[in-house]
Amino acid sequence: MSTVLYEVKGDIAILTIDRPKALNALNSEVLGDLDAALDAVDVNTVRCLILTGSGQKSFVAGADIGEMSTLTKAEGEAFGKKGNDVFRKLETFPIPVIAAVNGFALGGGNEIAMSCDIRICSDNAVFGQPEVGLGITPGFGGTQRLARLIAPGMAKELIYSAKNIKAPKALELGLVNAVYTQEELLPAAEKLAKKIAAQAPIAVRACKKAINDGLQVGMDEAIVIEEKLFGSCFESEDQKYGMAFFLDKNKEKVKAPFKNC
Ligand code: DAK
Repeated sequence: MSTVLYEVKGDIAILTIDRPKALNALNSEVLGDLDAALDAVDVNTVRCLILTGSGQKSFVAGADIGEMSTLTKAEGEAFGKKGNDVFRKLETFPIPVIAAVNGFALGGGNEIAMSCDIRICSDNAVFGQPEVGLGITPGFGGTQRLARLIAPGMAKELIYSAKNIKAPKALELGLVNAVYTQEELLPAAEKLAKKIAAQAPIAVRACKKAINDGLQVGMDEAIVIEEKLFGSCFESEDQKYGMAFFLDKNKEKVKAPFKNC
């Protein structure tokens, strides 16, 4: 029995972390299952992925404190690496990933949401990095990703004070793009995923890589990254079709789906 559910809906797919009794806390098993589930995604047919949590209370309530409490230094390092590898795999996943945050996103929960491309949440969502209260630092990229996503001073306030914020504040800070009711959240995520999936896949992937890679370097280098990825779209069937469709003056024509080639 996997702790991660995988459902394909046409050209989008939903990954659900399914450990509701522990509020979907990330233990070694969940991290391993998530890694395997990502490996199993057929990115030639699936064009956008949604990540969410089971139940109506929690997205992910952090790394599993029970498991972590007895770790030795070496085991702690191995656990941290396992988490970091999965989070990085999500962040660099070839297709876009939307986090549908349906409740608590604390510690590793906020960190895994921040590894996704886009975050939307339900109105009961709670975000925070409580690690300093446990005697550790946010270790799954929290100090780095939060300070890049929102104003660094605000990231420092949240991390140093371990205080939680609710959905409206997360929206105000730009940590999430939109807030929905619990019932509306997944349909909204699917609607957005389908809108993304309807675009030319090669171009969408190139955009993700250009944004992610470009943010790590200075503007001169970033523009070169953009140029190369822009060039890589040419001669693809989708580029030829997309531009020919625009140039065709026949008003009756209907746009065909892009083919990912
Ligand atoms: N780990 C394990 N179990 C958890 C959990 C967690 N993070 N969060 C909740 N649970 C479990 C509870 O123990 C409880 O289990 P039972 O007692 O029923 O067996 C069940 O889920 C329901 O939780 P509560 O009874 O506490 O529910 P409440 O509604 O009263 O409270 C809560 C919900 C989310 C406010 C509360 O559960 C809570 O504060 N949970 C802990 C949140 C937290 O501190 N999360 C951050 C964990 S630290 C590293 C890299 C990264 C990390 C660590 C190392 N390295 C590089 C080495 C990451 C660290 C973290 O994420």
